[in-house]
Amino acid sequence: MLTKRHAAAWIRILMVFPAAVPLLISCGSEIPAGEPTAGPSVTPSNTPEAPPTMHSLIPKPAFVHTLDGGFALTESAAIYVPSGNPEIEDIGRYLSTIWQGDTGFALPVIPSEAAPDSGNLYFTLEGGDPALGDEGYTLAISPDLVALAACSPAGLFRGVQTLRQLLPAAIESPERQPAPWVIPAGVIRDKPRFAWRGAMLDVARHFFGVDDVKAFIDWLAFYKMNRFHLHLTDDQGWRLMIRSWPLLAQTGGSTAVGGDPGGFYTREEYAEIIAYAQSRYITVVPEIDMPGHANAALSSYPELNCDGVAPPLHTGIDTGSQALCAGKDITQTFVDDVIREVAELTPGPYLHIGGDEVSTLSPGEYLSFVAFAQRTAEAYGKQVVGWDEIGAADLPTTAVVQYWSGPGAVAAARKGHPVVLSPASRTYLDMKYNPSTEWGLNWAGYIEVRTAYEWDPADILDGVAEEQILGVEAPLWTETIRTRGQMEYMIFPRLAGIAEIGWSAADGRGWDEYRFRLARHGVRWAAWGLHFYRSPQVPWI
Ligand code: TNX
Repeated sequence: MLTKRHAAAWIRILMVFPAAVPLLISCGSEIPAGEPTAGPSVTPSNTPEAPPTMHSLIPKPAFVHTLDGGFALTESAAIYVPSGNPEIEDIGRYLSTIWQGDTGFALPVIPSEAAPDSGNLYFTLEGGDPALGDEGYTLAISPDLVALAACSPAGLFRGVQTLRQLLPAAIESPERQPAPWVIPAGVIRDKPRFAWRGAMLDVARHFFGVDDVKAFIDWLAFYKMNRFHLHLTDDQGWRLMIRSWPLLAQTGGSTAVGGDPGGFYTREEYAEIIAYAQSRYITVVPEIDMPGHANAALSSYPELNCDGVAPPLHTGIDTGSQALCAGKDITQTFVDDVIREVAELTPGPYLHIGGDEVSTLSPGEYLSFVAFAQRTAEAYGKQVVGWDEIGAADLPTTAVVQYWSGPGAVAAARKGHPVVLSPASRTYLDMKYNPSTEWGLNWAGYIEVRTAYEWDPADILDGVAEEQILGVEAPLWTETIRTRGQMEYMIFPRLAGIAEIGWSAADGRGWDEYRFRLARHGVRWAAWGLHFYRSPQVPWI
């Protein structure tokens, strides 16, 4: 256990004997319960020039102990990584590339057996007991050294995001900034509360190209999120090339809501998205929405319709189209082919089968369709995820149920399924902030920044205990979202709050102090050139 006294002693040792870092870091030790992490409010120094502190991080870390002074990043600094570990070298290069452009420093990544001399950064990996989990990390910053330790590369990557946030926001700016860059001294020990911290992008209603998707992934990474749910198909568009059914993408992907331009990802582009997410320790969860929300497929292949007649492409935003024809053999062939190809292209364990809002099948047809899709996914090595409605089906308990509204997730939790929480009235990034928001919908209400932040996963579903909650996810549906700027506006600031709900303990976080931390992040988003919502609830600086 790391107490405050411990932390101070540790830092003193680090200052004179940096090589001791690996000995001092034990992956097995518990984060002390109830340690105050709030510290002094960030209010008094909330100016653009004021440097960030360990108390302005989002998501809030589990344990923070601040010390006076800081580590000055200079021209001669290097990032030391264990030798013979290319994965950690990549993490070092990731940070070095981000910081190089802004500082003009070379920041070489140096594989080495030993801890570095003073003035450097040091990433180290200690195997062993994973009480901090795969994503936990310890960060110790003294005037001499920045030491980042974790039990796995994913933990180092999360810790790197903390480091990024500890340098002034100007570091993110495209223009080169003058030195010195000072990282405040102290110790952070951190790990996530929930295993699934995600966001969803609907590329079916409006198509977003690979560059937009990569930007989205980078935003998730910055806030330590680890699941990217890609809603690839819906009534208005099919966005992934399936080799055995090429018209899905060619015809079904040819348009979008309002008749806007369509598009689809080739297999290579999809692989590029997956690799990009992987390099940020984010698992892609592809969704093929079935058996409803399938008009794009039905218009591409007449044989998938019960009457053999293809409906026109759908460019409205209403739902309620026909579902796939449950009784036909060709439907099973279609489901098998599509799931097989998506599974082949997707290294992660999950495949999302949708399952929402089906009104044209009988309950029996619906339940047996879902069970068939699940068995098919399992046969191709994937664990299914589905919206609330699949909770009524008879599925193995490995199936993950994603709550949005309705009774299915509670029923599923009772049967032992893990639940991902996306309560529409809190997490839907397509809901307007207020009646004058230019884009978005409001069927689940208006979601101001405070509403999106001020809730706890354990309080959402009666009778669903924390142990059954796999995590949280914020979906961005895009019926009304057509451009990158609109996407940014709906995501920021709300994404940061959802990330904190997923990562940080409930104790010690609250709107009254969060809004000051959030205000600082506005400076960073401005430096990134983001078009974000300047909510009147946040004391922007
Ligand atoms: C409900 S949430 C839907 C989506 C819409 C969204 C709009 C869910 C599983 N289905 O098809 O895009 O509302 O907010």
